[in-house]
Amino acid sequence: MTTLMIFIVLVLVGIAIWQMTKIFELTQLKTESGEIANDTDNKNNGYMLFAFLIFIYGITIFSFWKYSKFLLPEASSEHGGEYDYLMLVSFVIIFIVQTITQALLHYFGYKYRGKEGNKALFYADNDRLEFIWTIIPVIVLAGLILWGLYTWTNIMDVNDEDDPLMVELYAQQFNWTARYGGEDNVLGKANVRMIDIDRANVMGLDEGDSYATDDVIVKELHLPVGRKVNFKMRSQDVLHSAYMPHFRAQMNCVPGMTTEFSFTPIKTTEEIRRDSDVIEKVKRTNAIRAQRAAKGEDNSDPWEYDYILLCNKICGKSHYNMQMRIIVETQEEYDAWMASQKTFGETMAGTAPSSEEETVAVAD
Ligand SMILES: [Cu+2]
Repeated sequence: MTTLMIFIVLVLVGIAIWQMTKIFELTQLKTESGEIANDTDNKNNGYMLFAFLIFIYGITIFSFWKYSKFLLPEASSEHGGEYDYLMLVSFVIIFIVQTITQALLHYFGYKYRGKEGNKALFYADNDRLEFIWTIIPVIVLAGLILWGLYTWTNIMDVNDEDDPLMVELYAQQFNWTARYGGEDNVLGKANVRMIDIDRANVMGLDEGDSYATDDVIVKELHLPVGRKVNFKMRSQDVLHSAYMPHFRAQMNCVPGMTTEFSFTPIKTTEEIRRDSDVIEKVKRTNAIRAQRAAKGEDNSDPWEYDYILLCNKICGKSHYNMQMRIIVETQEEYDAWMASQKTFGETMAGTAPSSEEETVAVAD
């Protein structure tokens, strides 16, 4: 790194000296200076504009061809389709406008290149032209913004209609914990001040709150397909962001407050694994992993596709590894899994009260 910095500094110093000598040359007031562009120079520069145009079109086509496979598969949440469609329309408009304007920009740059003896025409303004190139973007942008606001309001409308499943996502450096409302589907009170590591009360649940007793705390998020989920996000330490890319969902987790997001998963993990794009992706990844295995390197076990919850705020040095698996399954599978989990009350009953309380009890 230091070598690179020294190299960059040397190059910049070199450029500065070169520019200074050029300024010095210009001050010598030579009548025949090689620095003034002639017709051939202007023409060559004009051709270079076309070469650059071909380059940017070429790199666009190349990127589509080479990198499209890295895009996410079709959305696995109810609102995801609408969100993706809005983004697609925005991209198509930007793509068309950019393709046309770049061509015009470079063509006019060539057409009106400098010519010996030519004098530029002074053209003050043209109201009609100004109107056209103002009103078109205004209409298009206003349309996109209104549609975006409408979509945003729909997605962000977190309410308790349709009996949503209540899930809390708890962020801390550097892992996620999820909590379900349990039998009553109500999340018990919690506060970071009530965290008791010795007794495994890692999320600071209020032991005196009856709603908290049946809460279920897990390290793997299971969701029944087709049921709306209301997420409540909390953070223990710094800003995190709960990001579930397959469901087109993201919400900041802010210390000291609860944030919300809601979505309905529409495809089970089994279903997404049968998606043709996903099958291709798994094949490619496992081919790389097989090569690694042959060389005896790490990370070489065959990989299975999974939904995932990631942290999307750079929250510290292990931020990149802050993730939790999400499994979307049928209601029956979900019920069976949930039945095998311990409630908060059961976990706490298994732990001895802290020594302080014990001493007090003995003294009494
Ligand atoms: Cu984080």
